[in-house]
Amino acid sequence: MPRPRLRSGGGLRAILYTLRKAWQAGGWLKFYRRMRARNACKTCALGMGGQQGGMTNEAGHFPEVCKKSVQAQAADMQPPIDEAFFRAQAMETLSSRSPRELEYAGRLSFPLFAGPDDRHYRRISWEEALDRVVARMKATSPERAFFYASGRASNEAAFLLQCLARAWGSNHVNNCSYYCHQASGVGLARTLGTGTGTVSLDDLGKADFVLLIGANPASNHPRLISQLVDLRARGGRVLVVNPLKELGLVRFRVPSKPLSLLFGSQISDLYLQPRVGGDIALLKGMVKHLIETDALDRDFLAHHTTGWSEVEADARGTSWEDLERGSGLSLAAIRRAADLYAGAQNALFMWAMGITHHAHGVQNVLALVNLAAARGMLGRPGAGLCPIRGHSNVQGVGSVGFAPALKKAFASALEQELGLTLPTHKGFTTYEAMVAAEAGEVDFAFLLGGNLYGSNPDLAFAGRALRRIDLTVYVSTKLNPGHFLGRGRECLILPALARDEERQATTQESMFNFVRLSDGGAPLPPGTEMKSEVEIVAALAARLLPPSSIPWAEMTSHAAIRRIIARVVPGYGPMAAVNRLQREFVVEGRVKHAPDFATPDGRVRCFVTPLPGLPEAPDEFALMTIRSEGQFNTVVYEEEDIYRGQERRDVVLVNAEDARRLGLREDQPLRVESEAGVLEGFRLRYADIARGAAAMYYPEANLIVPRRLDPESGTPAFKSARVRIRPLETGPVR
Ligand SMILES: Nc1nc2c(c(=O)[nH]1)N[C@H]1C(S)=C(S)[C@@H](COP(=O)(O)OP(=O)(O)OC[C@H]3O[C@@H](n4cnc5c(=O)[nH]c(N)nc54)[C@H](O)[C@@H]3O)O[C@H]1N2
Ligand SMILES: Nc1nc2c(c(=O)[nH]1)N[C@H]1C(S)=C(S)[C@@H](COP(=O)(O)OP(=O)(O)OC[C@H]3O[C@@H](n4cnc5c(=O)[nH]c(N)nc54)[C@H](O)[C@@H]3O)O[C@H]1N2
Ligand SMILES: [Mo]
Repeated sequence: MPRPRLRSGGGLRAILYTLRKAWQAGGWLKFYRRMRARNACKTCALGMGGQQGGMTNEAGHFPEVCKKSVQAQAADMQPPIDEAFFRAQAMETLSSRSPRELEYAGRLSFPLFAGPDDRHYRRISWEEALDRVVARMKATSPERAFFYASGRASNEAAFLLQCLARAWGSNHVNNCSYYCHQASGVGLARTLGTGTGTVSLDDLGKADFVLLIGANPASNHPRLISQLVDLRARGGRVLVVNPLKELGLVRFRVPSKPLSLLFGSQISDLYLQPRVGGDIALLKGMVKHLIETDALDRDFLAHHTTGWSEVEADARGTSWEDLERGSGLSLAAIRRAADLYAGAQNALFMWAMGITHHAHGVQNVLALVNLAAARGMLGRPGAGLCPIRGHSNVQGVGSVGFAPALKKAFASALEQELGLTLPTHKGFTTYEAMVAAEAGEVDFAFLLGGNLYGSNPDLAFAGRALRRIDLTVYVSTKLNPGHFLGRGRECLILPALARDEERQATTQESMFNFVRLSDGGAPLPPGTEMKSEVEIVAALAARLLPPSSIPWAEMTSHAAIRRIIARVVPGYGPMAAVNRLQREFVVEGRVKHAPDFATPDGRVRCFVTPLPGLPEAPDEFALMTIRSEGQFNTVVYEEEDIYRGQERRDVVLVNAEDARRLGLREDQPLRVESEAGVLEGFRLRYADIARGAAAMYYPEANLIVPRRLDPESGTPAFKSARVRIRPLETGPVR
């Protein structure tokens, strides 16, 4: 297969792709109807869809095409897998299938079970499945169980499941954000007293500067790119900070803009490529330059921050040489970036995994807050902080309490609602739950969507841990490797409706703190037995829990759940009437248009951020594990990555200079070794990437990503795994 070569992201290619996929999924009309259904998009958390349909944004713009939402939709529209498939294929065979093959096996449409000695999954009835879950839970202590949710579940389902867990007695409730934006949540809570972004989509429309750092929205949030094009058209500036030159962040053809589609749009005004993990040095350098050029907002700093004088003293006291070495950038480049920012009236700071997936993830966020505070870009319209969220409802899942700890007000309102006292033991984070499982301290795990196995660092560890659990219950739409390599001694797979197939309306929260309403959707093919996530959880609760003030059996009504959410979840008051009034809303208390922050003294807390250490050995690389446009997390839709010019995924991207230094040439088979393991046979590819950095695709690379975490947030360092790269022939690294 030839290597794809492109000059810009997006474009006609994206549109043609949409049409082709739609045709394969059962015809254009059927597909169009489903994409147009009033539904928050199921892929990223930008908050598309809602009132005006699946291809519009919060402001109602249509059409906003995004390839992966098309892929996800087409995959959900596949026919169901039949029983013969499971009779014919042993688990051993299926466990060696790629994520892509499993995704395209079809939809799961009836409950499946496998015991410790079974070689095949077999179909069972819903009755038997629910009985098995309840029997196991009754035989288990709630402290020896955990509940995990990915970020696609609706607010209704996530809320109900965390209620079930807590009413049963377990605080071990966690979600995929522990492997994603947790460092943002912790960093923002520490500085601003709130765990989410401070802006609404409106603010993005008013900004004249965006610092886009550690994120690749051209692939992962393509509709954000059209916002950046608009911003530049208004005369605004975009500063991109990314060790890898991402094609779509240089030029992009926005499908919904005819001129852009034809000629392409420039996306970045300045593109800096620091070393991996070099962001703190860059951000501190920018602050230092603002100090030296007297470009600080002294008034804001004096009245609305604490800790600034230490931050300023630290920046003054750090030498330019250390900042250059730490960032891998020249003094001139750092000054240019800071000057660009100094010229802005309204600056927005947007980031994703390039910032959080480090052992210093929280420190990265603190450094961003310092830079924003330096010019008073917090607590006013058109400016602020915006973590670019991952899953479509990951923010909502956390908001409605699918987390190990609840805020005080939330907890006491929930106690009142449930008529019982909540458990007080400390709840596991995602990684803590995995460690407990490995130690044999978990008997039961309930996994609402996602692929916890494939998302973990060190897959040998992840498999070991999950396989020690007595019963794992997966609520899934399609097969993934976790069902085989991450199954407990007994395993159940319960087939769920995708969110836009549910009969009742559901809600989701976008990264702009906007709660969106999704209509129920398409009728199910005959003979299929999928249930909505809410139906599954309500049925379990009714069997498991004694009668309480919540009538569990009636909790199949989404409206009833929303009424409870409105009473207990902070900021969610308008939830009760969201469907009746058809009024979507912004969560109260999140968007900050005035400088009254949710900290005890109302001020932004600024912290000194030390520079992280640098790599030691010459053949040691900082490995970042990244996504391509043709995948959604552990689900791979296609092997090629057109934006990065790769036709296959078993590659290691490094700078040509580094390759030459180590005597490596393009396409050479490699041995990549870390403290977690070895991967052999992946090919070397040159890329426009910072020196000392290497990039590989997630999830494949998780075989060798070590279990090194950010101590402050527990987020794994998926973007700075230390690896050694050698030609395959030379054998093991000594
Ligand atoms: N198509 C598609 N869309 C998705 C997803 C998907 O898998 N596929 N996943 C969804 C989810 S859950 C998430 S969390 C988001 C993820 O969205 P992103 O965070 O944008 O995705 P990643 O590919 O993990 O990495 C982001 C970028 O960080 C850069 N980077 C790596 N290390 C560093 C560093 O040290 N400093 C800086 N400044 N940059 C660095 C990488 O070069 C890469 O361009 O996307 C969501 N949307
Ligand atoms: N090395 C490395 N590891 C990483 C990352 C990285 O960048 N590098 N990124 C991390 C990040 S940011 C994240 S968010 C995690 C992702 O962690 P997860 O959210 O756990 O994983 P996904 O791959 O998104 O889950 C995919 C599965 O979800 C199920 N699914 C899809 N749609 C639905 C639905 O509507 N309902 C239900 N019930 N199930 C559904 C399907 O069975 C599918 O196989 O991975 C993390 N792991
Ligand atoms: Mo994520």
